[in-house]
Amino acid sequence: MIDLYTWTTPNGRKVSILLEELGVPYTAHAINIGDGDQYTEDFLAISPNNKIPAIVDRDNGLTLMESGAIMIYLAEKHGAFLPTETIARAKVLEWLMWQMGGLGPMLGQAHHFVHFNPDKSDYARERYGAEAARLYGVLDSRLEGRDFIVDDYSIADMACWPWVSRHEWQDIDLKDYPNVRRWYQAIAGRDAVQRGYDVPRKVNAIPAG
Ligand SMILES: N[C@@H](CCC(=O)N[C@@H](CS)C(=O)NCC(=O)O)C(=O)O
Repeated sequence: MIDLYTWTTPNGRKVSILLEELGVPYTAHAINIGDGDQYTEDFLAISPNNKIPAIVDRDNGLTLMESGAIMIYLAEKHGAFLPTETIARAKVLEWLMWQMGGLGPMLGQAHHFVHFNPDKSDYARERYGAEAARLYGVLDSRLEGRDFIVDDYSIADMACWPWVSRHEWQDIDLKDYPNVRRWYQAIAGRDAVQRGYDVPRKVNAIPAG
């Protein structure tokens, strides 16, 4: 049994989508980052960087922060969505790291400087708007002729997808990225993704793309 500490954000949804895809039992605990729940002593004991998501695995007492580490752990524990064959595994980890080091952090900045305060800094809006467009271009090229980022549906897809679901905040029109759009809509149609998107609570319908 897994305890998942999460909120309605792309990094949180990555893990709830994976748990739903794995079909393993878990309990979701809402950490409202708008209200400051991430700074409570109890949460810091699990997630010392005061960010969601984090898990506790009640089977062995493990506490884990960082969505990429959590996804690798859960995929390995349950033997799914992360290949064991060396080359396929390396490619999934390559794109998972691309999400963790590039897509997530840069789109996160775009949410601030493109969506939340577009008029405060032209420099920041232009910088992160351009970087968001560049990253969508990279993903679109990767998905040319492919259903998923690496061979079969994997944690690389589940890590990238919730960030793409916020494309409206990034001022991105998915029609400009037809391979991303096809991939995005196919994954949005999965039952487990629809359930995982609404954890720890439903905020909105999944954007159509
Ligand atoms: N690298 C971390 C980033 C986690 C992260 O940035 N979480 C955000 C929500 S998406 C958060 O908890 N923010 C609260 C805060 O910064 O105080 C991961 O992938 O788990």
